[in-house]
Formats: sequence, structure tokens, C-alpha cells
Amino acid sequence: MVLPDAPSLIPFPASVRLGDGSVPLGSVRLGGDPDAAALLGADLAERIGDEAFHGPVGDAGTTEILLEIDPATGSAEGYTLDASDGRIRITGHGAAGLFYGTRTLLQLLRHDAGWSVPAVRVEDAPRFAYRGVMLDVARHFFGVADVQRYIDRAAALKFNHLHLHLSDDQGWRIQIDSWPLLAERGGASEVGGGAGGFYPKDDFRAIVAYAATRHVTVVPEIDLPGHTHAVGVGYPELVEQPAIDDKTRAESETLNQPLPERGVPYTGWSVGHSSLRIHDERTYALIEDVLTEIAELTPGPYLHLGGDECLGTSAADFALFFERAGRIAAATGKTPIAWHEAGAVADIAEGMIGQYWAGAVPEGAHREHAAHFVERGGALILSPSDRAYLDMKPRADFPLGLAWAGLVPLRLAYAWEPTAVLDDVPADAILGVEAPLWTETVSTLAEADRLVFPRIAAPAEIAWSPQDGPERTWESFRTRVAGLVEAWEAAGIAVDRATVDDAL
Ligand code: TNX
Repeated sequence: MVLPDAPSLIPFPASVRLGDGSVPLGSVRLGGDPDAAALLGADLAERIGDEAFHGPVGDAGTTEILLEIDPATGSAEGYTLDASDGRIRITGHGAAGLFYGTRTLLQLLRHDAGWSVPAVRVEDAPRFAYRGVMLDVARHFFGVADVQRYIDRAAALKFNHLHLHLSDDQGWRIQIDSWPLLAERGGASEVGGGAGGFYPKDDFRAIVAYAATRHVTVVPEIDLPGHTHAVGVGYPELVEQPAIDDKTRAESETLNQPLPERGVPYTGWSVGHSSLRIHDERTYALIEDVLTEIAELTPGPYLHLGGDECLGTSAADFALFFERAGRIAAATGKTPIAWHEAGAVADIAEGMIGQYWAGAVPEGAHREHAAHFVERGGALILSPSDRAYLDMKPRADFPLGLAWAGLVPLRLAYAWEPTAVLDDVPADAILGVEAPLWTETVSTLAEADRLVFPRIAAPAEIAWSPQDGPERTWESFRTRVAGLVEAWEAAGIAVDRATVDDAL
């Protein structure tokens, strides 16, 4: 059922009942929880602006917005929003739920004669606990302000995890006191040869703190033991001399990119040519120091160890490495996450979480490797590359992005079900969904926006909205996406309108 007047809410809430008329927002009085009120007040002022906003957010306002926390409301991260009789009341199960209620309110805003929201009663809570986006700050570096804007975009769609891909062949992006050259030398370049950069610890803390105010948990990733060419720019003795295989040579020639050379910054984007030295004890000293320092900076429960595309590491060495790295990570008190290839290792740490990135229809050993995390007491995050990868081009002539997993128009981004990807994996082993943005072809936030919007709306809804929800259909979704374009653009987001139009 597509309600002709269903509000353009994404992700669509579990229950929406429209009333008669609307609640005007000419002037607003915010009450209740002070943190939520301060944040919403700032968001409303930015969105509504002075010109249409006839009166300050403050005591004198005529429309009351009451923000309250009541654990008796709904379930974890849930909220209710009630707009009727000239007032708005949002009640969160906790602070996160209250925040999500305010995100829904912001999507409900409309401007006709003045600003208002429709009279409505929303009852809502997420389907999956883990709703993530990933930003690759290694291929191209993104400064703190850009990461914060990316957090805003994600949180507005009710994502609650930001996975930061902090290291790769092209750059090491976080200060490590015990191994200073990782960032100082390994961070001084990026794809294409730009200046790169890294987060001093205080910058990383600033990202984590900002994320927390938007109820987003930062998941730091150090990609191991492959994707480590940048480690060798700081400490050449710790990486294998890259064996230039035929694939890397052919890729580099086709892309007209340099071949990797030990100790020299790598500025191309071929993958799988680097490896840490698996049989050198200093490798494990480094990993222990790195993971310990990052764990200390990270309040969230996860540490991501990478583990993808280790084509420069033998299967036996990969197993040896990952068993040990998993134990080192677990000893920091965090739960390790790894890309699903690490599920090839029989003795991966118990409880490790796998992140699945092969196709929505698994081929070869991918299903089995992913399922192994669950056999070892872990869970899975799903990021099927031919659906959820935000760096795949939406159409062939799109100037940004890659296409190795296929083109991903909006319709395909919406057409998958997390519990149906992996046969025999129980639904309750699916922790959630993550939409990664790899940045080989993206060097500014505006470019990221154009790849990401509007398609990021699809994983947002898949992760949050009930599977059998009334508006959980392609027909409804594409209409609601079109309905949000204006608000996204008003917020300064560069939306690729052709991706929206192609879907209508
Ligand atoms: C594969 S999927 C990668 C990344 C690339 C990406 C580009 C995965 C875990 N690794 O190294 O950046 O493709 O789409």
C-alpha cells in the first residue's frame, strides 16, 4: 500500500498514523531533556532559518516541543512522536531513541504558508542493532570537519555506527605514539599523490566525541595483514618486499598507475600486493601497540582488523597471523571484527564478528567463510558489494566510483534482504547492515555526496524499518526518496538527481 500522502520519511517508521491538519512551527518553545533540546534547537534554527522562523527557540514560543526520556516507551533506540493540538511531544526509550525522534521530526518539516509538521502519531524502533556506514579515509584523507558532516548525514538516516577505514596501502591515518613513523611518513600521501594526512589523537577524540552526540559509535579499522604498504613507508623492515604479480602489473598498466615499491608511498589503487612479515616477532609487537593505543581512544566495543584481499600472504601464514591478531585484539577488551575472508581461518577468535562483502548471491567459499564466524559464536554484518557498496557507480557513465561489483542503481540498492543472503545462517546471527564508501575515486565531501546520495537511503531503510512494514516497498521508497531531495539539498548535500529520476 502506498499512501498518497505518506510523509517522505526514510527509514520509514514502524507505525505512522496521520491525523487531521498540521502543527505550525512559527515560534517554538523547546522543553524537557536539555541535551536533546539544545541539539534540536540548533538543527531547527539551521533548517528553518531566520526569515521564516518568526521567533526564537525559547520560552516565548507558542508551539511547545517537549522532549522526554521514558524507558517504558518502546524498545531500545525506540521513540514515539506525537504532533497534535498545536504541540509536539517526542518520548525516547533512552537518549538515542529521543535523538531518532528528533531526526524524524526534521524530516516531517514542510514549508507552505509557514513551517509546520503534519498532525501525526509515530511509534518506532529499529529492526537491526548495527546500522553502519564506512568511510575510507585511507585512499583519500578526509579532515575532521568532513567526517563530522558525514556523521550528520548518516545520523539523519538513523545509522548508529561509523566504521573508519584508517589504514590501507595508500595511507596510515592515525597517530600512534609508540610507532610515530606510521602516521608521520605513512600518512603523508594518498591516491593520486596528494598530501594525505592523519588524525593526531586529539582529532580522533574529536571525531569520537562528535559522533557520540549523534549516538554514533566509531568503529576503527586497521587493515591487516594485507593492505599494509603504508606501514612499510614508515617501517620498511616490517613488510614483505611486494612481489609484483601479473594481476597487479596488468591492473597498474590498464589504470596507468605506478607499481608499488617498498618504502615509497603508493599512489595507485591496485589491491592485494602487500603483506606484513608474518614470521617476524616485531610485527606482533607493532600490532599489540597499535591496537592497544587505538582501543584506549575508542569508547565503542569494536576493533576492526581488516583481513580482506590478502593475496600477498599465503593461506597458512594468513591463518597464523589472524589467530594471533584476533587474540591480541580481544585482549584489549574489544570485540574484533574482520572482513569475511578471515572466516577461512579455523581458529578465529571466538565471538569475532564477520563483515560480509561478496555478492548478494554468494559464490564459491564466501558463504562458508562468513558462516564460520557464527559457528565460532560470532555474528555478521552484511555489506553485499553489489547492493550496499556506495562506491559502485549508479550507472555506466557516472564520473565517480568503480564498477567491479556491477552498477548499483537505486532500485538494486534497495533490492536485498539481510537475512536471506546466507543460507543456513540464522536470522538472529545478523547483527546488521553496513554501507561502505571506498574512496579511490573520491577526494572531497561533495564528491562523496554525489556517490552516496540518494542511494544511502536504501541501506538506511533496510537496516531500520520492519521487513513487513506498510511502506517497505520499492514504489513507496522511490517516492519518498524523491520527496527528500529538496531537504537534502537545503542541508548542503550534493545529491545526484539523475539517480533519483532514473528510479521514477
Ligand atoms: C574491495 S571489499 C576492497 C577495497 C577496495 C574496494 C573498492 C573489500 C573488503 N576491499 O580494498 O577499496 O573493493 O570497491
